[in-house]
Amino acid sequence: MNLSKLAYKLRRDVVDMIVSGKGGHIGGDMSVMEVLVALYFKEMDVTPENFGKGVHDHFVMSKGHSVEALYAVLAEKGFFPIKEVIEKFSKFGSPFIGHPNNKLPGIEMNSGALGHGLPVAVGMAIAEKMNKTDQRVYVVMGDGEQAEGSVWEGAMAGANYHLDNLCAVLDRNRLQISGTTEEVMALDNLKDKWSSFGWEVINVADGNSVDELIAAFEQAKTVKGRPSLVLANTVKGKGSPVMENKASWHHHVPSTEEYQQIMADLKQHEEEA
Ligand SMILES: Cc1ncc(C[n+]2csc(CCOP(=O)(O)OP(=O)(O)O)c2C)c(N)n1
Ligand SMILES: [Mg+2]
Repeated sequence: MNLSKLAYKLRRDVVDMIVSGKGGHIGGDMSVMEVLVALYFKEMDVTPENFGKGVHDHFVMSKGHSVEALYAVLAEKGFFPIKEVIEKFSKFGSPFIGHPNNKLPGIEMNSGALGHGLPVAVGMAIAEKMNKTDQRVYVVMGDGEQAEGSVWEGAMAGANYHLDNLCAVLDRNRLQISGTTEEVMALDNLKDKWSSFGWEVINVADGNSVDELIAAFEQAKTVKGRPSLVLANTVKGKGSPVMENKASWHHHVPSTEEYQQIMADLKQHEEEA
């Protein structure tokens, strides 16, 4: 399977979800898509068959507002039908609500309140160490999310407990809800910050490249004695100039004209990938 093509196909599912549900965090869905595709279709051992049986790798979507991207990937993995997600997303009484919830198959942790995913992932990784398994724990955070103090408590704990079965991904799209991260809460230099907390930092120059991400995740598996942070330099709104690098597209429903342009751009990317 061509995973780069798949990422663009799944982006179109996300846009359909958001139009159907009349709301959604489109910018961060687009930036994180290759990260999720690389994890679910190459790196992680988790399937509808083994989920919940205590034998699979773990995934925590700490930037829970990007749930639409997660739904698209889980649907492609066979956890639930994409048609049902698009039809019911964000509607009254729907199981497919606007943030991850663990009543759905494939989702282990409720998230949405930023800053909680890494601490929980640290706990999961400690548990797997105690059980002497080789299961790994992955957690995806946003860059705006780095303003949460609990992220840094989790960072300290991960290094303290030598969690080399833990790999965090930082979706470095340089925007958060109301502007650039450097305006709202300056973050640089993130590499130095995470290194000084005792983590192996693996920089991915193009965090929307499936190949570069897979290489980073493979490298993370070889690190011993400390957790890894994959610093994925991505583009918020990736896939169409209509939405790329625009803070106003953090949460946005495309108009009919925007929808047509975005879908055409995504289709073209898919064909060229
Ligand atoms: C504790 C908490 N505070 C505030 C929010 C509101 N909020 C939702 S998304 C967001 C911005 C997140 O930015 P970032 O982590 O950079 O996400 P991305 O750019 O990947 O969408 C904020 C502040 C929240 N969900 N949780
Ligand atoms: Mg961001």
